[in-house]
Amino acid sequence: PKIEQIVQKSKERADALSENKTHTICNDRRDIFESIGLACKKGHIPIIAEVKPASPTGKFADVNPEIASQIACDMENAGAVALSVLTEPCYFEGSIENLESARKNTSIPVLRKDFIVDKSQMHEASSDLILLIAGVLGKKLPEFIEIARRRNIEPLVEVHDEKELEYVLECDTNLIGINNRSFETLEIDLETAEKLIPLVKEHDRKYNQKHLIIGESGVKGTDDATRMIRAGADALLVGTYLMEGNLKEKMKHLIE
Ligand code: IGP
Repeated sequence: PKIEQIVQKSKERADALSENKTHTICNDRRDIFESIGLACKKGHIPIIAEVKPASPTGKFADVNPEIASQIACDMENAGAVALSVLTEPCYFEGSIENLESARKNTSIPVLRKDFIVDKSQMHEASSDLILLIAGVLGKKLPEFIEIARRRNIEPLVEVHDEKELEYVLECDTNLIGINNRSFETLEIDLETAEKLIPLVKEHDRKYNQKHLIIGESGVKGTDDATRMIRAGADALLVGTYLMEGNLKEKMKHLIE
């Protein structure tokens, strides 16, 4: 599928949402900055582990809320600093129920992974972090960051190229995700992060800021992880590799 199709499906889901849902602001947010800091202190590579049942390139596991919480617990016990849970149902077989169940049964921060396009979707679930994709939201991004902040949810803003990054550096975000997977070809290229991370560092030096950088996608082992950390990533988001089996051993090797 093209990203446009995935986004179109997301719009249809948003249209089907009932608008009169009320939501309270959650006070027990889990702090990813603290969590990453703790891992660094131990000399570990901070890994955000992703509960990803499927992707447009393959199917990894049948995941219902019960299984989601099992996988999430395994990930937490194996040392993940945070969890990412897919809630996109059509192409990734995710669900809000998986997210809620994973969060309920763990105590690390949980990122909602979806293709958010509509404001109503910002109120659908309670997570500690939410993914906002710069290439999907475009000029609407600042407004969505603001909504997340008001709900006490930390936005993770995802970029794929230099143009998106330049725009995002002017927005109010502490977390920048650099996705090594191209939206057009779905191909992985770890050079994406290697090319973009220095631009963030340069910006931060110049303006005396400190963004945390998450290296996203395509990490398939220790060599890739080391490469991303060398490039300057503060944490790594890993899905496919962990979902393909031997979760515990893989986590152990990635972290150390
Ligand atoms: C994980 P991988 O290659 O380890 O499975 O990638 C994560 O980065 C990827 O699932 C992802 C994603 C997204 C999924 C990154 N950005 C946006 C859906 C929507």
